[in-house]
Amino acid sequence: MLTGKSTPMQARQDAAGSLAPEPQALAGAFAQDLMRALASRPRSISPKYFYDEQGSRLFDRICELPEYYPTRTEVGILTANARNIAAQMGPQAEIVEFGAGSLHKVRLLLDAMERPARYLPIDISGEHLARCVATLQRDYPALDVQPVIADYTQRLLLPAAMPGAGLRVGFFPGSTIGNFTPDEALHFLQVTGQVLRGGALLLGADLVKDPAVLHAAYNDAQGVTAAFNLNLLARANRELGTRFVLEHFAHSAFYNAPLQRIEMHLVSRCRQQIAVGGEAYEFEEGETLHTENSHKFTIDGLRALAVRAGFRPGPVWTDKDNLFSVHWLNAPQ
Ligand code: AVJ
Repeated sequence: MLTGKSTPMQARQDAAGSLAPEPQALAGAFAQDLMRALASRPRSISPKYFYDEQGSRLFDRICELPEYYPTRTEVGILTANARNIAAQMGPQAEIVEFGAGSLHKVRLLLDAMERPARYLPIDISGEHLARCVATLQRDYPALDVQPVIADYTQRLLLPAAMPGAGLRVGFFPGSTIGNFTPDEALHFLQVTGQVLRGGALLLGADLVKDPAVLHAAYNDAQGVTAAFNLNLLARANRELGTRFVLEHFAHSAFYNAPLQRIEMHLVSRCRQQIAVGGEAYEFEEGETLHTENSHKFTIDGLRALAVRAGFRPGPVWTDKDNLFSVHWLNAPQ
């Protein structure tokens, strides 16, 4: 499964690629999952479908918002502790990044590491990944970068370790682990522990905090998060030929305190019918499509979860306000 330098490895489950608008008998994972979501109660769909070309760009804008503290806080933590983190990694380590996005954060690690051996960014958004890899490769010409276009929530086959390589370190920043339910997070950590056997996982986790701070982070004044949420429907219109009227849906994000998570929904503003793949689906006024969970953690809770998945927790780094945490987790042998 080795690929040439900067040649994206196309994962099997993505073989359908982007879909041409085709009203009948829609194929592909997005169409299938959207139809399944619309047919079930309560309606919910995986947040991974946010990240097409436009969604990835909107997410980058979210990371710059004044209200959205996680990115800048995590970057601060990684910057302040880069030497310590690099010391944990040791020489000639390789980084496997899950949901690599725009490849900004890894630079902080690469700059501090001793002779990084290889970087394997995994992302579901192929073109976005290819462009970001090109930019990274320009700044790190000697680095072996092997992008992997894949859905890391599915079974993953990675290139074998290179001869003489150091530690294989998984990198899962941004608190993307919060998108999983606790059961899914446990399963992800178990599978990832096997992929990283003998290595480690560097994991970013957003922390439980004042609900007002959380609320503001997902309800920004400029409406970028709303556009990001609504892009799910815009994407369906582009790829599946659906006719969602975006104005007929409202962005809703709130903190569910008992479940320690932000929930995002798209709320139908009126009674309406949507056709997908030859099926008609009815929305009542106020009915929602649940598009994302973003779980918040305590440091002890996250470490306990990692232990249940077979990891041995190492150092934890945080910011002075305890907004966000970065965990070193030793993978099973
Ligand atoms: C990428 C999943 C970490 O949950 O905060 C940002 C995505 N959603 N604003 C998060 C997101 C709405 C983000 N993660």
